[in-house]
Amino acid sequence: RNIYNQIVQSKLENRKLLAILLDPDKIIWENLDHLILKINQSPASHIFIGGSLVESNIIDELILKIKQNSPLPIVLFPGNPSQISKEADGILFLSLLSGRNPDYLIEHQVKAAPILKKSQIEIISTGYILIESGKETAVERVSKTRPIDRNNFDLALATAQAGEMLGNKLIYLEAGSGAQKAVPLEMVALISKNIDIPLIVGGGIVDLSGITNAYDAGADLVVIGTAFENDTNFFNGCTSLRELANVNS
Ligand code: 1GP
Repeated sequence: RNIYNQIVQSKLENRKLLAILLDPDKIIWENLDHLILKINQSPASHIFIGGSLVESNIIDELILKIKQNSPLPIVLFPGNPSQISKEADGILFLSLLSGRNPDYLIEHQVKAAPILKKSQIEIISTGYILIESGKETAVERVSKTRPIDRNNFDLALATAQAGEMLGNKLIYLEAGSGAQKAVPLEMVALISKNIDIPLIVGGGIVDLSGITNAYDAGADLVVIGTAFENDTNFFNGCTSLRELANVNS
């Protein structure tokens, strides 16, 4: 049970973290060995697994296969309780704080609790905040919630602070997978300066400078899904987070 402690330690030491998000529905199994190789060659510190729509039992198999071939911690990023796998190392236990749909604020969590209680998975309580990003995203559609207006910095900050006060261990600022626009950097900066817990930023980041910009703004961990899914050479020539940090300098 040390995934969270390592994230906190990294924040204290100003070491940035990077998660590659794999959506089990989009995995091409014949290419999985190659995919894992490319992840191992990348600067990623974590593998996140999940998606808004996954409703299948392939997650266990996927995680076992990755574990055989990669040393990285595997963290579930579930769209609903059916995506829990006891094979994972940790789970972002999400509450969709930007929305007002009780299913995603507490109902799914109530369903998941007995399953998680029987597992060894490290549970990391995460305030999940969806920011408007141009066009409707899958999170918005599936959760039937409205994102926070990308210009409403006060509401985004108050939501993040409420999440911290409620005891969340992480805040995840999300533009949505494949978002047209990433979370505004000024919003990342404002929130990171005004909360003490680590800040995750993801959604719509499509190039290496987008990652470093998010770090510079104050993100502690950046999530990359679609860009790596579309091009497994996305991180080519950049094997460590230190190199990534130098992209802009
Ligand atoms: C989605 O934040 C993640 O939940 C990653 O988004 O697929 O746009 O990289 P992308």
